[in-house]
Amino acid sequence: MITLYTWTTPNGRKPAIMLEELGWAYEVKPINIGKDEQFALDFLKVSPNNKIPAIVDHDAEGGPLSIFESGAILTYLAEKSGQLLPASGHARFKALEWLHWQIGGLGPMLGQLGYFANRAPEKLPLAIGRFSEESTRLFGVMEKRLQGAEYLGGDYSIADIACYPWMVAATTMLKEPLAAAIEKSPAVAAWMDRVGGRPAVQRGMKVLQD
Ligand SMILES: N[C@@H](CCC(=O)N[C@@H](CS)C(=O)NCC(=O)O)C(=O)O
Repeated sequence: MITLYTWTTPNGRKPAIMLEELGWAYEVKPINIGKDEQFALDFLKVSPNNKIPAIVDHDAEGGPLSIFESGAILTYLAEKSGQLLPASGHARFKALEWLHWQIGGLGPMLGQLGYFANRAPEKLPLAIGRFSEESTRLFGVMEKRLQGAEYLGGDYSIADIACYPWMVAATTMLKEPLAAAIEKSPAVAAWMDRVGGRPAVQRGMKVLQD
């Protein structure tokens, strides 16, 4: 059994989608980050960086294992299941490079844009401009990749699972500052339809919303 500590945010959706893809039994423990539940001492024992998502695999080899950071969680689940990440060779590193591209680039840039464009108490044009520009550049990188490949790593993988919830946020909550990027990205739109059409992805996106 796996316990998933999560909330209704793009990072929180990734392991839910993965667990739905695998069809594994898991329980969801909501951590409401709007109410600062990420700072509760019990949660910090699992996720010392006070961020969701995190998991505990109660049946891990060697005893219960807690993991924080969505990229580490996806990689762990892929390796344990032998699914959605090639075990070796070029294909493994194609998937891993796009996974890390999401963790180190797309997520942080869209996250900062979301803060400055939608939630900050003051509108700061310099910050909105900087993060819109960088997010637009990342859209372009993804568009180019998807013009030559159906999925980011080649085949559907944890790289797509990591990027999809962020691209949903980009094309809904951030559609105003990113309007030009979205319009210039038909291959990204087609990829979103392909990934978003998967029943497991649809179920994972609804965790804690039903
Ligand atoms: N690099 C982390 C980012 C996780 C993250 O930023 N989580 C946010 C929600 S999407 C969070 O828990 N924020 C609460 C806080 O910063 O206090 C990952 O990929 O897991």
